[in-house]
Amino acid sequence: MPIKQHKDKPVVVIIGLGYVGLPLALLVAKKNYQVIGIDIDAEKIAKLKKQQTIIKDRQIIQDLKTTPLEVTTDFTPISKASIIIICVPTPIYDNNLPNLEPIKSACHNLAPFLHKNQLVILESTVNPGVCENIILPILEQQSSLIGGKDFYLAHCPERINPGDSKWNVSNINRVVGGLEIKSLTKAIKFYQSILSAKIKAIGSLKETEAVKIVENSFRDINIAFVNELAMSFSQLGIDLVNVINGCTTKPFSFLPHYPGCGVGGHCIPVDPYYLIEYAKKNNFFHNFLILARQINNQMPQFTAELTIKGLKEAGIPIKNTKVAVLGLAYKPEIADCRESPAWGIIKNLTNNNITVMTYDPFVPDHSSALSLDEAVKDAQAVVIATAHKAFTKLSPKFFLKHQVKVVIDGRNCLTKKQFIDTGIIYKGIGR
Ligand code: SAJ
Repeated sequence: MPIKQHKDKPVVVIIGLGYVGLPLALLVAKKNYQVIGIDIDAEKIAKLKKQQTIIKDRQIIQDLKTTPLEVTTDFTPISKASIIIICVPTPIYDNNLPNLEPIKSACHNLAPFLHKNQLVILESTVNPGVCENIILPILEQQSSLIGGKDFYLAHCPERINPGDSKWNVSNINRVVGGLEIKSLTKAIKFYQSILSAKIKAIGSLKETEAVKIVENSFRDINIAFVNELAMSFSQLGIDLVNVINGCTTKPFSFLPHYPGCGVGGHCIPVDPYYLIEYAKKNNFFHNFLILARQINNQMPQFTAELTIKGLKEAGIPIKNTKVAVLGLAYKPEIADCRESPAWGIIKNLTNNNITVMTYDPFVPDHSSALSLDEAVKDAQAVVIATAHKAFTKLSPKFFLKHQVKVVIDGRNCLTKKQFIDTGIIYKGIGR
């Protein structure tokens, strides 16, 4: 069906309709714009045409039903757009090197339709230099236009926090950078027209790219700090969670982070590698960021070793013992399993000839058990890898009913003192 042009509304095209692009498209469509969402995934587009999505977010599901959104796999509508926003993934390869192929492909797809006075905005998270050294050359070479003169280029890194009911695409403060002043001004004007949040102009594209990478690297190193403490305090018999809660009584200059079975998601465990690699290419080695990544990547193995230690303390043979891993998503109340620590825990246990059953109510397709009871049935040990509400309320009574001897609380989300004197061996991460 031909894309209808609302004469009185400027057209905004959003490339990439995932966790970032879809909420943004729905927000912009509620404002005074005609929005056309483009995605290369035909199945995703077919679902969206029926107002359906695999993203388990109540607001998105509701907005899809009420918001006019044209979606297509065809890039032609870009020629009708005033603004084109790139919201494609920026993952890493198995060797932890940045994978910019989705960004490059989006640029190659959009360039043929680029024309004068259009504004291209990148929202995907990238290392400094990507806008000017990767995106700009592709757009200029394939369109024979000049960035900053014929078309405009800006960066406004996304700050979506999946599963967060308070902070959403419309109220999270944003930073914006431009190739030059006109690009910056146009981008700020656009975000001012759609957001109810503060918008801060940053000096350059590189600095704007650096803001997001630094934000998420900051979180990764802080989590690594408490994860290293957890491994140390496990040896010392000190409850780290109590210690951190003590630290939080200091009313300034302490920001709590908590130990766990690992760092998952498409942001925190990924973004630091973009800076590590970019700096390496410029002869600087981020030893601290690299070490933090190594510590956090070690946590799934640490959790599996804790499980084996608990089985041995309970006098249970390891080989062919059944262990239930509860939780596959990387954080509570969402279905996203990207870079989830659960995969590392499962791999480590399986490598020790342990039979692993998995259950995650948000991820039925990847769960080996259809229910919590089925997962835990005949399990000698249970590992909680995600603090879903369905798991955090589990009491010793539930585990005793299933004759579970060992409980490994990978998210320190159970009430530890309830397990004392029950005969169950309870181990948390750092407590
Ligand atoms: N985690 C810990 N200990 C902590 C915090 C998190 O082990 O103290 C683990 C989580 O279990 C999870 C991983 O780290 O496996 C990432 O958790 P996250 O809360 O950082 O969740 P994300 O990945 O969804 O991060 C997003 C990010 N938002 C954007 O990149 C736009 C991040 O910048 C936010 O700080 C984060 O949400 C947030 O604060 O919730």
